[in-house]
Amino acid sequence: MRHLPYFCRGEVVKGYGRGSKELGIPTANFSEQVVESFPSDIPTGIYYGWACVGNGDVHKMVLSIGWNPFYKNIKKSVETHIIHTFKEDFYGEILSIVITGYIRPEKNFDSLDALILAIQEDIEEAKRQLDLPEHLKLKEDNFFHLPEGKIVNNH
Ligand code: ADP
Ligand code: RBF
Ligand code: MG
Repeated sequence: MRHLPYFCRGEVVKGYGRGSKELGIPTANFSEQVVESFPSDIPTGIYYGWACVGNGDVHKMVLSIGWNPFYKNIKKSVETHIIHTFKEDFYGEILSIVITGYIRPEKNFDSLDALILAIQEDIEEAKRQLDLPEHLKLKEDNFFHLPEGKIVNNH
C-alpha cells in the first residue's frame, strides 16, 4: 500500500441514507469531487485510520472505498464511519481523515445481517490496529491540529 498513510479533507454530503437506517452504522460520505481526487490506483476496499469533524477531536474510523457490491452502486463512494457517538448529524462540515491501514476488499453478502456482522468485525480490527504505535502516532499529526492546515505533499 504505497499510498498509505493517505491524508484527505472534504465536505460531508448526503448519500443514499442507508448507513444509519438499514445498517445502524452511519457513514459520512465525501463529495464526488473528493472521490475523484483519490489516486485511481488506491485499491477499493475497507480501510481504517483517524478522523476529525471540523476542529473537533480525533477519533478512530473505518472507511469504505468503492461501489458497495451488496448494493451494486453505480457511483464510487468514499464513506467514513467514525467510531464515536455524535449528538447530531454533521452534513456540510469538513471531515479530515488519515487512512493508515487496509483491512480487506469489498465483498458481496447473502444477507444484510452478514454485511453488518462483517462491518462490526472491521470496527474491532480497526480499534486493535490503531492502538499500535505505528498507527497511533498519526493521531497526533499536525494535519489535524494546524488551523486551515493545507494539504502539502498529501499532508
Ligand atoms: P448518508 O447516506 O447520507 O451518508 P448515513 O445513513 O450513512 O447517510 O448517515 C451518515 C451521516 O450521519 C453523516 O453524514 C453524519 O452527518 C451522521 N453521523 C452521525 N454519527 C456518525 C458517525 N459516528 N460516523 C459517521 N457519520 C455519522
Ligand atoms: N458494502 C458492501 O457492499 N460490501 C462490503 O464488504 C462493505 N464493507 C463495509 C465496511 C465498512 C467498515 C463500512 C463502513 C462500509 C462497508 N460497506 C460495504 C458499505 C455499506 O454498504 C455502506 O456503508 C452502506 O450502503 C451505506 O452507504
Ligand atoms: Mg453514508
